Amino acid sequence: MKQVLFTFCCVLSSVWGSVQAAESVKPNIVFILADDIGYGDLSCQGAKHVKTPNLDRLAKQGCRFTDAHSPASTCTPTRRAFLTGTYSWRQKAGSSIAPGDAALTIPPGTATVASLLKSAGYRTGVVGKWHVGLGGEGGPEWNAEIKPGPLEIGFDSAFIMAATGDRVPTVYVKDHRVVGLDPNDPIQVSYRQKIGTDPTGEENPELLKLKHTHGHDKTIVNGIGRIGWMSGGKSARWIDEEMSDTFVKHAVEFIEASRDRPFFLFFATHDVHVPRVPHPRFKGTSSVGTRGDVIHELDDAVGTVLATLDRLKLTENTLVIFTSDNGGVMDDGYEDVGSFDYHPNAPLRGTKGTLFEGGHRVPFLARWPGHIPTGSTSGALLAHLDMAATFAALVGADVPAGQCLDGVNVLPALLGKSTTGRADFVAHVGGTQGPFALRSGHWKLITPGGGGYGKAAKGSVKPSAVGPQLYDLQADPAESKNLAELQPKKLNEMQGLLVKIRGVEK
Ligand code: NG6
Ligand code: CA
Repeated sequence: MKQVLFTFCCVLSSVWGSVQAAESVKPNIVFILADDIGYGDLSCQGAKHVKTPNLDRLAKQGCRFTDAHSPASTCTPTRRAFLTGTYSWRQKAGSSIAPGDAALTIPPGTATVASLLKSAGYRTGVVGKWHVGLGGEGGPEWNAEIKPGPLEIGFDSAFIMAATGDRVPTVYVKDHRVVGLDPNDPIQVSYRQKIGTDPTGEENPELLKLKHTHGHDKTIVNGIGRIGWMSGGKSARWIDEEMSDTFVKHAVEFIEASRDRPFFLFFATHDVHVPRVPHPRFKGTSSVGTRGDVIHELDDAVGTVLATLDRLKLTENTLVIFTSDNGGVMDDGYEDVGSFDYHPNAPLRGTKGTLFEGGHRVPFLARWPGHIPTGSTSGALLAHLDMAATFAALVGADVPAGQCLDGVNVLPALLGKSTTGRADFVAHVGGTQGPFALRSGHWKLITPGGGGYGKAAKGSVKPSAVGPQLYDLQADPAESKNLAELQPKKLNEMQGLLVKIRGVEK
């Protein structure tokens, strides 16, 4: 009997052990997506004129990926591809930068990083910049229930801004509602108004303040021009100086409330997008102007999230990833950024909005103590759109058939078990018809036509200005020698591969 009891206990304890083991492969996941941070913007990526001790700590305690890519060189298509695991250029509506009143561009029912993790028992939350649309056809109902939105595509909670800091409405949305809205002062938003008129076409003195700058009609809110037309919602308007702290506070609250379950936090900072308005405690802290100051603010925000994980003893069991939604840009049409000798994407060519590496090769730091080798670097090719397949593999979630079409499970690379990631990768600026950049091995093709936006291409030739471009990134990481004419066979091969990946007729 004693023996039987002993065996029973052993079996029980080994079953319990394996239950615990199964549990422990479900780390918490914090995915931090910074806005417009360039490849060379962090100290650990070589930046000399800013200091990013918290991000450097993340790199030191984990792995720095040197060939990681945002799926697009602008925000909306990157975020959709990250969330859905499918290239935005393959998806119809909303493959370009969305206006602030865009309807949700990810139809409910689409598998997302959040819905996959939720199906595996995770508590899922998003805090920060959303910018993939809200509401049904016709866009969000700002004064009523705003849905569908994050909660309808896999998130349990949301504290977000709809679009960008430079797009109206300048309010936060919590779950389905605008935060702090006075029903007697309803919000009106339009991206089709004429300067100085309200929706009825009447002249409205408040709106005479509207300015048309940099190709956009702008409403002055809190003294700053924002793209689009907005009135009302005065009690709900955010304070730019407090935005970073506000998002951090909600990120910390989410972590605290989720500490007893595996959780997934998508923390999408507004820093360092325009308008760049640091909290006074960061003003003047860098030697390269406001953009440097908000990099410091961003680093501090990451530091608070890391400190929260430490305080709650969650660090060991949390996978933290930090990356950016597109490459860096100095002048994005707002403040005078001065004439500092500062290159946000150094040593890469190009900026946000272009298809050179500076447009879409971004910092990517990953830490998971005991699982990702500390202080390592990896040259594996990977992209944000791989996260759905990768996280699903990590936690044992099933990806429904016909979903997450382009993501590759890069878990072996993420965990330092393999030096290779994806075989190829297609970046775009936005839209569905190109131009495109194709990576395959160390070769890169940039197709001609229409690329880049605004002044983003400053200092570099717009992809539209020349015919096809072919670069050997191994020999020429700065994309300085276009080999298209010298290597017609390679050019042809790359063009053929792009056609094949896009699934279009030649
Ligand atoms: C551009 C805006 C830029 C930025 C960008 C979107 C001007 C001159 N430019 O139209 O400021 O908001 O859109 O950036 O207004 S993104 O990172 O969200 O894609
Ligand atoms: Ca961006």
